[in-house]
Amino acid sequence: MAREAAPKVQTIDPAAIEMIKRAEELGYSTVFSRAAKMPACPIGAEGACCQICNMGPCRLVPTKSNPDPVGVCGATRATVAARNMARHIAAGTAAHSDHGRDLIFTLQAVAEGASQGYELRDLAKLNTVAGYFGVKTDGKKPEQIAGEIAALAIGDMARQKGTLTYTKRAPKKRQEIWAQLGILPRGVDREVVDTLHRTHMGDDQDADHLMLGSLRTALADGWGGSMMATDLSDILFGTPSPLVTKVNLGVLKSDEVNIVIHGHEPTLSEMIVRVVNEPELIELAKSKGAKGVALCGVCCTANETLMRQGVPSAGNDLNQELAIITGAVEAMVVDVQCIMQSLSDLSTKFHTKLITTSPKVMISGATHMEFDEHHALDIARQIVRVAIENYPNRKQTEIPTHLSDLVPGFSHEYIRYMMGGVLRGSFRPLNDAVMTGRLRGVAGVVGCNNPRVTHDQAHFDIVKEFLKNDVLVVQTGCGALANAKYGLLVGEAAMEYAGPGLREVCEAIGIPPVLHMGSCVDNTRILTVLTEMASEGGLGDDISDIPGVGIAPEWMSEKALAIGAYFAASGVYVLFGVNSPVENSDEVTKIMSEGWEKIVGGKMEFVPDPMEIVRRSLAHIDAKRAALKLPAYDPAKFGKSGDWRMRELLKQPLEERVNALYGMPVAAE
Ligand code: NFS
Repeated sequence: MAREAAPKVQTIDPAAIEMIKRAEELGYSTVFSRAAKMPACPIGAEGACCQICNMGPCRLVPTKSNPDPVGVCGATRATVAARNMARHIAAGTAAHSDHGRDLIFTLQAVAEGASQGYELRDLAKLNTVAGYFGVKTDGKKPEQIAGEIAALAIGDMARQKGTLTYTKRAPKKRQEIWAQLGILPRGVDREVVDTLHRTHMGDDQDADHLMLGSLRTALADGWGGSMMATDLSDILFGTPSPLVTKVNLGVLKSDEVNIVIHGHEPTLSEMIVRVVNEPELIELAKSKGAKGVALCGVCCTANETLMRQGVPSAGNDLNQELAIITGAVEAMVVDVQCIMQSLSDLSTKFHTKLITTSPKVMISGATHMEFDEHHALDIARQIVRVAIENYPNRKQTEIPTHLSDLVPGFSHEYIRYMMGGVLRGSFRPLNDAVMTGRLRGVAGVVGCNNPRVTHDQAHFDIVKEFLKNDVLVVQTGCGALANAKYGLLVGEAAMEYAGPGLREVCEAIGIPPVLHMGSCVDNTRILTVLTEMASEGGLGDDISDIPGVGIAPEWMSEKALAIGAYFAASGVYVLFGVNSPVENSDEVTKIMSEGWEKIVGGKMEFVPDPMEIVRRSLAHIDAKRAALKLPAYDPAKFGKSGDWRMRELLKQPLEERVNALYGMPVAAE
């Protein structure tokens, strides 16, 4: 099915609308205008193009006279679609896991006393992770424990035989399924190499077998590289807990030096957070006419620093160019992943310095200031200085005023804590809420934006529907930033959008109806939550029993496909929006849905219509409830707890509200 080059409505983000208009007036292209000019290649979009050898590239497009074409080598549409998908998943796994590897090296440098600026900030998490790796902690210094963890984590990256350590964190039943299917991942690197080898010309040519191998590679991401990235980031920078911060382009300051951090790894951005308010740098900024230095982020670097330090976010993936178009960004500092090459040319049209920092990522036209954990603080200071020196070059600016509050920071540790405190924290109340039907189920709505569909619209519409239907939503990545912009990630959203049962749960615990769980590597926190729910009792004994779904409504990156595949392999029904990259093969479409459901209990479907995604999700949640013999979902059963009164009260002035609640006037100031 050919798809539109771009939607009629580009975005629902009011700040983005203003900046797209500004770009048009100035005659500059954006991802939105380029998408409209560049229709997606209909052959590649469906997984019908094979480029793996020079006898092609072959286009396996069915015609009337040749309804089932094969490539020059005889490769079928199923083999080609499966090989392409397998390579996407391997690339996504490589990206996430290499991010994890960099954190292992940072942890190792800290253990050896060779890093600058880093410390072991969360010793409780250090001990927990030591437990996962079987590292004894008694009588050892934290640095020694960290060193042993780092060595074992490197071992897991490079493991040739045996099984990745973290797969043991999955429910027992799940591990048995993986063992029976022969898809327990070995080392992270080995699985990526395995996929690249078997998709080379003349290797694996059985779509079923290729897709089974993909599940193993994806598991190496979810229960390996990504999960380690999350854990080690928590040890080094702290395990997130809720805080209040802001999102959207309105976070940029008209009278301060603006530095936007962009990419994925928290290693450098955390150091910039540390130095940005040092007195000498503030003095320097003042000497250049600025009031101070303001830091914000886009994409997942934003999510990392937002979750832990409350650094505001200028928005999600499709906001990256728009931040520069404000004319108010002195430096955009990028590391790895999701960085558009257009930033380089765009930044020359303004005064913005685009600074690349990763040894893996250089962009023509950008300034390269290479990051090294051994001199992290020095490099961070140099970068901030470059931004400050650039402030006098700022010309006319136009900063949208739109910004919203959000409450991020819902690590799985915090979710456990919030339901019972330090001594009685558990997942019991969450399971009980699902079992009674107060919550119909749970949904993870994650992933990117894509200019082929209206920016943020599907994220917003799908989540609103879930909330209305008493489905508790967790979000990560650009999806979380999308709905943060529209006010769904604050407590008040429960009053506005939640169904009666979900509202009661939010009121009782004091949480927003949408929980921000972090960056995309932090999707592994969702795996941990699901495992905890499966082990708590009452909702079966495996992830596949839980009434829940995973959605990536506006996906675009290969990492998203890796995430989708590891959730499916873990037993989750996963729905992707936009379009299907395996549409050219009914066989592969079926393998990933019915086929995977039979063998791993989870599946992956591509459904362009957001409301159809909701319909299928709710049907799945209800079917899982029925399988568990839980009461059928009944929205009329809950919501009479009395807290609803608060809504009416909130409309009254503070004094009357306190009077109504406590029968006493507010004390005069
Ligand atoms: Ni995830 Fe994060 Fe955003 Fe998509 Fe890119 S920033 S790792 S890939 S675009 S959600």
